[in-house]
Amino acid sequence: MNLIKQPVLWAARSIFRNRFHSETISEQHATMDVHVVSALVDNYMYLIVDRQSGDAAVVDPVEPEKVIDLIQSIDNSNRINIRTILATHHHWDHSGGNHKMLQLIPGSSEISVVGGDDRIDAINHRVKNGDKLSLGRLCIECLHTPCHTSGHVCYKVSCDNEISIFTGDTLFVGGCGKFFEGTAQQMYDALIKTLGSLPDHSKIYCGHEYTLSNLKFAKHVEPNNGDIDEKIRFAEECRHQKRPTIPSTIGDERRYNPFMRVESTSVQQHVKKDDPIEVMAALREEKNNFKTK
Ligand code: GBP
Ligand code: ZN
Repeated sequence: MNLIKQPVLWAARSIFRNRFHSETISEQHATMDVHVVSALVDNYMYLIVDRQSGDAAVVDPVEPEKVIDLIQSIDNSNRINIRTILATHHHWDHSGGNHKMLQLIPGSSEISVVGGDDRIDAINHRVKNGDKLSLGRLCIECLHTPCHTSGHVCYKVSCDNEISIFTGDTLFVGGCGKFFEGTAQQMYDALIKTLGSLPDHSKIYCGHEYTLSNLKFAKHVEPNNGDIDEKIRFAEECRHQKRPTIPSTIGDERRYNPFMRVESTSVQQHVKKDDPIEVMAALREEKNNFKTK
């Protein structure tokens, strides 16, 4: 850990500890519950619970106290048991709370801290693409999606016909992560080949609330795409009420997210290129310099 960054990290945490940018929502699926918990300025943490066993996983618990508070408020019959921390990538605003999370849970030596990068705080279970873990009845599949960081992993959690994907900083609602440690080819593989091959009904739970600013860029790329307008209206309504715009679905993202639409003519015309990898690179470059009014 860089010595200069440490106090900055501490200060940022203490400022935001008692604040929520969005209310906590709980998505109840037939086999799993997903609790969406806000953190820091615009991050999301997730508590995934297998409804049958009460076994639970936490995704990117950067503010672990908030997750513990939530469990205490919803778990009257003491059923929820955290078995696993799933880290999407090593950036401090995602994995910087792992050690603290372990400290806060009694008997935490049993908990696995899963991730695809040795830079992840407190990691004890390094995974690679295709590795599978179980959480009660739920199956967790690790999808290596390098680009935002070289060790980024998305987690596909499924049971029966239900699929939830925790996409960290790879896929956002209406956008994607910056290419800090990778190439346009890698983001193409992540968004089009890996995530893009999952069924339309797969739910997307991403790492940040960036939806509105992403959609403003999407609208700039495709001014005549009505699905973008519809999603902007939905997102404005959500944010007005401080509700998360999460989750979306893979099918929805294919309709309005320009980074998932690099093969569509209207996006290609905007960047004046027709090779999907070049389109991906051009979109990322343009968004890096795009100012939302
Ligand atoms: C916004 O607010 O919409 N555009 C953002 C600005 C992920 S966080 C903030 C930003 O750059 N966010 C990053 C990103 O990938 N955004 C996608 C986009 O702008 O289209 N992070 O916190 C970022 O990964 C971080 C932490 C970065 C440690 C580097 C280190 Br080292
Ligand atoms: Zn990041």
